[in-house]
Amino acid sequence: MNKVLRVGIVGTGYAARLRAFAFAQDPRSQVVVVAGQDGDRTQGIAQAHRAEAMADWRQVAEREDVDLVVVATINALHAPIVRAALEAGKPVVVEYPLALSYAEGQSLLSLAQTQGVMLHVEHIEQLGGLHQAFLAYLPRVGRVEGVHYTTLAAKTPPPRRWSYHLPSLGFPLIAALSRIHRLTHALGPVAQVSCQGQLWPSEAKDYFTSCYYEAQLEFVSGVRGEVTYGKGEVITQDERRLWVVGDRGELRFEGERGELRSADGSEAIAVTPRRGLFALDTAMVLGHLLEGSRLYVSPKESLYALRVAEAAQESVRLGRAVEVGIGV
Ligand code: NAP
Ligand code: BLA
Repeated sequence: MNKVLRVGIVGTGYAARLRAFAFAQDPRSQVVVVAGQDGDRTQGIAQAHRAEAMADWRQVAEREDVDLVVVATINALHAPIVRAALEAGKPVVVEYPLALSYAEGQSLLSLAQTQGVMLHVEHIEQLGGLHQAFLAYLPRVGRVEGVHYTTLAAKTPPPRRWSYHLPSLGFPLIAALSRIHRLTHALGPVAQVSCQGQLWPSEAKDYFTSCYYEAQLEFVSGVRGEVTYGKGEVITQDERRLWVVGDRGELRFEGERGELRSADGSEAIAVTPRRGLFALDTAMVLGHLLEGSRLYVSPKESLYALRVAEAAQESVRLGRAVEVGIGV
């Protein structure tokens, strides 16, 4: 018998809407419940997929008719919702980050293992064109010397949203975990992290108007990496740039354009735009749960990136480099 997987979604924002649509479109699944605080938004998504709307996420995990819990709400709620779902024995999809601390992430991963259920931490950046091109072309630069990855987002005036509210967001490099995860996925474990940066506080309590951080990662392999991340009103121009220097060439990606430069000349690299990634992730989750196919990322890999990001947070606090272990 073909089982249709019944999905409960927590969240009503961009990621939650794309998830609901992707599960509803796929004949292998249906959305049965959507939970959110904003009544109109929750009703809107639920009605579009003939699902029930709920105000309290706690009930989603407890429902008998939910086979999979999808956590697509603010970062601060990820860990408590994931924990409730795992305790109820349900598999979970959570948008990154899994938790706001490494210890909490470790505890959730071990709970998933004890319960014997899937814990999938989405990392759509890995499915995107930039990462695929980065991995494909990396061997062409020879021995990698250094990697610089910069993502800056200008935002004036800064929005008074959860993503500018520190307790909801968490440390910015934990919230933007894909930045570190791209590098740990491609270059392996990190020995040591140094990080400098700051938040610019807003007049409203716990909100900030900008943040800017630079983290230097010293990989176990000897490669040096730098992640620069900033957003808000101190940033005057958007930037998305990945630059890899090797002993036989250089890779440069800017926005959707890439280039390999070597002694042989220069080669343009096509990067596919960032579209359809939540749908792709969703299809892979269904394939994994219903047909046993492999997922593209493991929660251990995500947890390791979280470990490195937390070390960056520690480094800012202590004003010195922080050592990182090689596993989770
Ligand atoms: P979003 O569009 O701003 O939506 C956030 C959702 O969180 C809202 O629908 C809101 O629903 C809920 N929420 C709960 N408490 C809230 C509060 N105090 N303030 C504001 N909203 C609150 O965010 P998003 O981009 O979908 O991000 C959701 C999660 O996905 C985040 O963890 C993010 O890191 C992750 N993610 C997003 C993307 C992306 O492309 N957008 C990519 C990777 C990962 P209710 O108020 O109705 O409950
Ligand atoms: C990642 N995008 C994210 C994250 C948030 C947003 C909170 C997770 C944290 C982070 O990695 O920074 C939120 N992104 C937004 C918002 C806009 C946006 C509010 O572009 C407003 C326009 N995500 C979107 C939209 C796209 C998108 C509209 O909300 C456009 C195609 C793509 N967001 C996208 C991708 C990632 C991401 C691909 C993964 C990050 C990466 O590639 O490293």
